[in-house]
Amino acid sequence: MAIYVEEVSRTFGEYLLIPGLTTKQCVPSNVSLRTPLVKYKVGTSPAIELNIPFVSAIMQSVSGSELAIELARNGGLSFIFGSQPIASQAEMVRKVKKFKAGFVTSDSNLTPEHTLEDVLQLIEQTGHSTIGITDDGTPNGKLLGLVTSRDYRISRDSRDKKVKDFMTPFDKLIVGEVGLTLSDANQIIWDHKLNTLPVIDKNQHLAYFVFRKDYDSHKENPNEVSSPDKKLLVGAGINTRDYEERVPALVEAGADVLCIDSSDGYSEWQYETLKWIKEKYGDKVLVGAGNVVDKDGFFYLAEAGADFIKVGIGGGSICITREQKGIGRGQATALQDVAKARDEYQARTGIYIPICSDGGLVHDYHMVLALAMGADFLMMGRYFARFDESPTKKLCIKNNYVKEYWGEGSNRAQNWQRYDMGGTASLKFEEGVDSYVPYAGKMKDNLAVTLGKMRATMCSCGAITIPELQKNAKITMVSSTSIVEGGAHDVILKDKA
Ligand code: RVP
Repeated sequence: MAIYVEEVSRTFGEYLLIPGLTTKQCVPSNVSLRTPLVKYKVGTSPAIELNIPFVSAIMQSVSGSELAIELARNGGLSFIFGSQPIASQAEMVRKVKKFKAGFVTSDSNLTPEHTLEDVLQLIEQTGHSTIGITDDGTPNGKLLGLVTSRDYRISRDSRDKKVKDFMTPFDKLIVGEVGLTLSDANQIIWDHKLNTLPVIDKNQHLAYFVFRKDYDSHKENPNEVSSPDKKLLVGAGINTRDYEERVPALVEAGADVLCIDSSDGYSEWQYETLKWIKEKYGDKVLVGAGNVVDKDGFFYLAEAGADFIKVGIGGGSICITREQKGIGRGQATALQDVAKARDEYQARTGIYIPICSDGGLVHDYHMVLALAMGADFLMMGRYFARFDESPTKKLCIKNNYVKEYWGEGSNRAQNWQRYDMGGTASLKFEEGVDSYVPYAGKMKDNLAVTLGKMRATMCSCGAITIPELQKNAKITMVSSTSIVEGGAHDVILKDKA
């Protein structure tokens, strides 16, 4: 006879937090959101910790290098999507690892043979008025000069004037050499009253620009997460099919942590993948696994060597797995069950394996609830897809700005490896949709609001760290009528009047 789990499957919207004693030290500025990313022996420190408990979803429409850079600068981590060729995924990882605050790879470049017309067109395209002039017109070609708005007069100069006749040539430029620090670069900028300092390598090839306006950028990101060599942290998604080629390429590119990306991780495929990675690399390569929704799944992947375990099936905003396959579990119930397994495992082995709540977080308070229910960090897709830094198009639809957001199981992503049940290489039916999400602006501004709310909620719960919240939170279930009571009710809202 089938096993019946008596407990009803529940989700975050069915719970609230009851305030705990807010002591005088429970103020938002005292709250630390630091959290472990990978497993560790109790009493020691994990190899990677995050400063905010957020990771971005392993999705084409979410985690490209631009979002990864911004999230790491703000204290979290991205997993670059794996549903792309190995070489392009490794290149995205490399781009994050190469990022140096204040050192910008030039996105506007021409050759001396181009014309003023080309300069004007490029400025229109990129919005940037500083143009690197290189021998081949690429960002890292041999630097031959620089063009800024001080070098030409649109009203007087002919549009077909060659760049070589009005650029500031190399021998008149002040340049820095690769290896200089941001503060050295800023000193040169200051001493010579420059707006832009080109940084070149020993063969005179352009490496970066440092702009005067970036002077203080490194001070703006106190939460930044980096490896000991001061490079930003970045993760990458892998699958259970091509891992023997993909993992070495990602490791070589500098990925700090990997994650097997699957809608259903309780499988022998994941076991084999984990074993292969651990046998080949030991603890030098850190790898998460999932997704699971109960204790059995957790113990299985813990046994196989997972460094963290992801929880959640079917709760994602773009996910229709529950409708299509009838598998899944309410995210809150799944998380509570897996958190118990994590604690039992720790009591038995002395090893703490962080768990990640993946998908279905809608309101900011859901994030605190998920942490209170035992999650160590949270994976989000919809939340990040709305920002400038996500890789998708911003469109205006019916006077509202939106960004595109599609599931990995949609026809558009064709990430069949994520839904693979063996057999031929193809997506047999869709488990995700293609959608829009409201455009929300810069990640940094949104994080400030979300994290501010989370800190305030934690203070109400009497907790200034995530472990304190997990230990002391009081959580209650809510009836459907008390959910109504929680919103504005029995008044006429002014904007609806
Ligand atoms: P959300 O944050 O609610 O948008 O959910 C994102 C999560 O949804 C991802 O991290 C992943 O686990 C899941 N996902 C991604 N694609 C699909 C799908 O096409 N069904 N689901």
